[in-house]
Amino acid sequence: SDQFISIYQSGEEQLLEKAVKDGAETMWDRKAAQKTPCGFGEKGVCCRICAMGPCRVSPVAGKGAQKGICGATADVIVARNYARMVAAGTAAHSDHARDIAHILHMASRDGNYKVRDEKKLMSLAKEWGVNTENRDIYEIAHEVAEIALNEFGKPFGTLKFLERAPELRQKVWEDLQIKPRAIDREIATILHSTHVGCTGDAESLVHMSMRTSLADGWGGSMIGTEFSDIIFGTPVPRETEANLGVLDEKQVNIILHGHEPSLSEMIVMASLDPEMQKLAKEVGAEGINLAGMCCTGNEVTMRHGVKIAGNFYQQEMAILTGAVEAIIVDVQCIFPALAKLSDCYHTKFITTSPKAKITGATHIEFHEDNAMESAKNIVKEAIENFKNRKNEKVFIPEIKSNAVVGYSVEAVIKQLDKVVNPHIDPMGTVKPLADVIKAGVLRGAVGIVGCNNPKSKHDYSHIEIMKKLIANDVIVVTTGCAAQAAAKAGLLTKDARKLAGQGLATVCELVDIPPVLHMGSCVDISRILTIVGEVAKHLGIDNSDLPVAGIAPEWMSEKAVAIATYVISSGIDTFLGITPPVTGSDEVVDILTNRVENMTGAKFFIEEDPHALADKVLGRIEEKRQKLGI
Ligand code: BF8
Ligand code: SF4
Repeated sequence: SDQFISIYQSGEEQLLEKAVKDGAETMWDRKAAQKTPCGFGEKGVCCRICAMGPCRVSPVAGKGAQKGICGATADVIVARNYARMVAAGTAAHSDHARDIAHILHMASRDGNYKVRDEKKLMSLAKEWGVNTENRDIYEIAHEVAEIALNEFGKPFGTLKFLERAPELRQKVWEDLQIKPRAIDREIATILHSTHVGCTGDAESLVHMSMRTSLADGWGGSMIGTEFSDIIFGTPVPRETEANLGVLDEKQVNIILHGHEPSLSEMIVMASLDPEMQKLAKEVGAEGINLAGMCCTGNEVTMRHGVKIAGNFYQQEMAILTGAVEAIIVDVQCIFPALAKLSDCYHTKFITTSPKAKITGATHIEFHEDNAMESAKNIVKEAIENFKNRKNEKVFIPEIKSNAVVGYSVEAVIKQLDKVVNPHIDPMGTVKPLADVIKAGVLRGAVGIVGCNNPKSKHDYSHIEIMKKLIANDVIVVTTGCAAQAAAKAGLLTKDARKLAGQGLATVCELVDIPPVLHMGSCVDISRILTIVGEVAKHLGIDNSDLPVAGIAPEWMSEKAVAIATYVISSGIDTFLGITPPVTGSDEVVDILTNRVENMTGAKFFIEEDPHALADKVLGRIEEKRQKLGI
């Protein structure tokens, strides 16, 4: 129908033409300059871990150099590189989470950061055995925060959130000895073990990677999600719009890009401040228009309905519109290229985190202890830049879609309550979801997550896979840049149930949801772990028995490698649409796409064709149903 016509349209072609006219360089120019990618790097057989090298070994057995100078084989080099990707990804999510935990630790009744979801705080306090009786809520908050901060470096025990998993899954981890101890420790251990002259065994490296990745999913990421909800509120469904057409020629346009809600939440508050609004009018604008990108975009749309300008691939496109006064960033997934690109326009590229300074950017450091004032200074800088806008350089593609966002686990359960007869069944559980999966009305549930990657046509794989799965009665949950692809394609509207199979369409109608549910940012994949675990517990089975899967169709970051690994380790099959740099070792490929199943009950599938990928997912879902006898 008409409203789905905008799928894949983002005004990209016009903007790329405009780039040429404006003398602006984009990722495509740089990709062309890269020429053919290095075959060794692509296959993961290049090692520069020590200064005897760099060594590159032949990815073909029996031909060319078979070992590095130290004797490391292709298997060891590939596995070591893979393990380091997992460690880096885990570090990124977890260091973000640590900051959020610090913010709860500094929260106060009259400060910038408060406790917004007391119920969630209290239930976490109970879960962690914190005394809640006759205590001030902030005292409880600070103690809970301190426990979370200790999860990063505690000397004994294993991570607390692991206990949220189904018992059968905990047993698997126990038997495999992959229960992460402390988050930083697992990251450090991998860096140690991959130092020259340490682990020289591919299977052991994958094994260690699984433990480290679990410290992301059930550690850093889960802390990031839970604590963000406590401080900024647990998301509820709300309407928004998505794509570059949300930029408004008449207003001061500010793009929020990056990851941590501690900054973006304050920018949202600052932009609503009457003093800022007045200032915007004074410079001749009608107001301040915030638009989000990447995971920060997801955080603020989930909690405030802030419009979505686009996903990872569109960060340069946003600047090319010439209509952006400021692009404000903190950490992760930010092209350093934005500095030079912004120079072609009036756009201010503002970095705010000491963890991610970029040459050529305007650095205005954001200080949490002075959050509101910091945020106002940043917003002011954007407003004052409005007068520098060159109207002849402005082109905003008139393309945007409606979307419903904000499906936290709590919100999903609330929707499910619509079909519960309270005289028969308890309210507030996942039972209705488990029931429809068991009955076959829904064949299964799939998480589609991750980035954009110029190796694949922008958003194409995300959307093709989503459409095929929902047409086959598989409900889709989504986060990160995949969620924003869905938003732009109109798949997050309730109307999109027209594209769903009969079973899914009926479920969507009854519980009043879209067929594709926006569950948040990439750390919010922990929400997906939680809901899968709840359904498994309800049915008395393990995650790996359920007809569920994870897909990263257009992934690119090390974070995505950490995620994929913890999803597998949690018993959920993972399908990758971009081949990871492991193909130089048949041994590592065999472990990841075959043998790991005997350990965790799940494995990797690599398939670059989105339609074939969707077919494989559907096949695997039916296999799981058959095994379960449902
Ligand atoms: O953490 S999906 S491009 S924005 S890495 Fe980055 Fe990938 Fe987007 Fe968020 Ni996730
Ligand atoms: Fe070469 Fe071994 Fe050093 Fe790697 S660790 S660079 S394979 S000598």
